[in-house]
Amino acid sequence: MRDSEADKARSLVERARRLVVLTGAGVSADSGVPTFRGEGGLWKRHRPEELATPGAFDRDPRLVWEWYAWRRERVLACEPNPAHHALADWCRRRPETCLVTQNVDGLHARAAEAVGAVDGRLVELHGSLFRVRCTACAYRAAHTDPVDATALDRLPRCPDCGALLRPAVVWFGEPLDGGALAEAFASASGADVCLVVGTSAVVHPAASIPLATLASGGIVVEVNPDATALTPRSEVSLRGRAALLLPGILRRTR
Ligand code: BJW
Ligand code: ZN
Repeated sequence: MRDSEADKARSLVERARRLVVLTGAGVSADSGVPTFRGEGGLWKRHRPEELATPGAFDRDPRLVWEWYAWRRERVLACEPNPAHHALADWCRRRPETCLVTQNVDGLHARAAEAVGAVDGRLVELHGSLFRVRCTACAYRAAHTDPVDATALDRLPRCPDCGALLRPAVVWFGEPLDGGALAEAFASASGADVCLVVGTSAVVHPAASIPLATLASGGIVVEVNPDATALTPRSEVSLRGRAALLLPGILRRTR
């Protein structure tokens, strides 16, 4: 990557009046959390339609919980990396920034806690590995206890109605939380710069968030080791790892 491109990205972000950031699995790759697609992606071993759909959970809730229990354990063994820390520090200094993540790993929130930042402008579009909701009633809760997915009758149950609990994540074909989606799109439309980090930008509606910034006259700055469908529409597209590039782009200059 040429230095001038990195300098241009840094200057565009620094001078943004309003910044919206969209992150995907790539921002957590350097923490050791596998991405979904591409080399070493989660989907390589598990087809999404087998595990990340409401139909899959109806057919085999034990198998789906086993996958999520494994992912929880993996994420709990990981730490936020310099990209999460750089974003958390930026958001503490510029609290008007809206940080929208597709990730369910909670690493942005953990990085925000580490710098004492309020995470009110953190939008977790696809939910969280560490929350559950009832498959039958409105019960929702934080849930970090280990899940025993060795047998159907050991899976977590709703304390209110006894039905199965499920991970509070958004599966294919499910609607995203209306409030989270509205906040993400309002922020993107009101932003002059959308910084897009570590996402293949293929899953909608999240992939349309940078398009909302473009539609209202703003620009996109992308950070990704590979080109994506968004690359031709980006003012600057930096090829490289988020943990190496973001600390430089978001560094404190005032
Ligand atoms: C690095 C790096 C490093 C590597 N540094 N970078 C419009 C068009 C076509 C289809 C649709 C459409 N609108 C809706 C759809 C259908 C569907 C969809 O988008 N399908 C597409 C795949 C075609 N969308 C939905 O179903 C959504 N729901 C919906 O639209 O509902 C409508 C509705 C309304 C009313 C009633 C009912 C329904 C829901 C989508 C939910 C997505 N869920 C998942 C799973 C979440 C739970 C879990 O984690 O288990 O979310 S799928 C998975 O993909 C996960 C991710 O958040 C999401 C995005 O993936 P991401 O983050 O981009 O990861 P990767 O792996 O794809 O990319 C990683 C990138 O990082 C790569 O580019 C690397 O190069 C890069 N990288 N190392 C920086 N070190
Ligand atoms: Zn219930």
